[in-house]
Amino acid sequence: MKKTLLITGGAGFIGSHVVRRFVTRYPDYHIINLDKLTYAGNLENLIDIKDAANYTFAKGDICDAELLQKLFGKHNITGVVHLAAESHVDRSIAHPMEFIRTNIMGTVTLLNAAKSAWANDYSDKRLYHISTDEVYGALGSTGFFTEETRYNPHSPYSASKASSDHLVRAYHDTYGLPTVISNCSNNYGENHFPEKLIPLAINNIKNGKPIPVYGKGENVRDWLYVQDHAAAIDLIFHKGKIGETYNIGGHNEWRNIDLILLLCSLMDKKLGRPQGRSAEQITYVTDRAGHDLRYAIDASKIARELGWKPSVTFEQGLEKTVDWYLANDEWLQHVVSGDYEKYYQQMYDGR
Ligand code: NAD
Ligand code: TDX
Repeated sequence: MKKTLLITGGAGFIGSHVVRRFVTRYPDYHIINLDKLTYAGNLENLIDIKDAANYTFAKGDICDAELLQKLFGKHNITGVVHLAAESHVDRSIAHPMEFIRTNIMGTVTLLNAAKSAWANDYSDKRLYHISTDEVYGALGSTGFFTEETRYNPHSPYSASKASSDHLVRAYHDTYGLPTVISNCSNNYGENHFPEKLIPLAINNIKNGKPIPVYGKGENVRDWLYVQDHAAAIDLIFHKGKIGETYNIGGHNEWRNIDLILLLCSLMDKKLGRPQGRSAEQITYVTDRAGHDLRYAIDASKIARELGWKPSVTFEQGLEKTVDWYLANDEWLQHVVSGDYEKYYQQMYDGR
């Protein structure tokens, strides 16, 4: 094997697509997936590649400095793709401390491990930190986030991600650590945990349960198909310039209510229901605290410099996603068993 890469958070939603892409496209890379397997980590996401010759799973916490030192000591890791994080805004509002621990302390622990393992010999090394557009705060009805937009996070989640971005840049500027960062808009697609809007709505539509829409449903998100994000990550990992930041997004803005109506209509078609039936399940609920009005990414830098663009339209990606959820009911049943019901009650009962 030519190279050993450490991917953190590879059992999660986006991480599993990134791991699969790297394991299958780069047979001469040894991919180590380090994941703590929190409620969001699921090895079923990677069942098809679990026995691949160039893949190793390591269960562990990015806050565990000793474990990281051992991993770097045992393997000649030359690249890191860092996705491990607590990722759900609502959970960060209810329980911020785990976000501070994993997203901030975990990231700096990883930076320290790479810095000390690479011992100032940074030739052919790279640590790539995956971040979010939420660090930029919220937009009004016009404008886009560029790589120069001032950070202005509002939720404990986005503040913790902003902090981790600052630490990554600080390690680059202070110690010369070869880092690169990308900030992506909302992802959707296969294996998305049903606490996030699209998979939660698919699950509830299917089961005849209320579809909870926060506030008036007027908040806008810019949605990108997860495999297009994984392709952008591949490109930035290989071709992105050290020290740079790249925004990733699909120029695909939807008001939440319009997205839900589109999804309801698609689900009616797929489930053989009369058009309009699923939309009857829409229920407006108490708004999220500090709810950002609008996110929209200017992705012209990655398009111009690296030639990336999304491969599917939203309608195509959403249909693929719905088809996957309907064909993978067993996956869904496994993830909604256990603690999910308790989470759902705490978050939505009486809302
Ligand atoms: P996810 O919640 O689905 O997965 C996170 C993974 O990290 C899980 O497998 C979990 O077990 C693991 N993990 C959590 N804490 C850990 C720890 N302390 N040590 C090791 N592993 C740990 O998240 P996701 O949606 O796949 O997001 C992945 C990354 O992409 C995150 O950094 C997130 O901020 C970023 N991001 C997500 C989106 C999105 O729309 N989902 C958009 C932009 C950026
Ligand atoms: O039940 C719901 N009802 C609802 O109206 C849920 C879960 C969400 N919403 C709204 C809130 C948002 O305006 O839908 C929108 C999308 O919500 P989420 O799916 O929770 O995503 P968001 O808060 O936008 O954050 C996501 O995108 C950026 C990811 O969860 C982050 O990890 C990523 O960084």
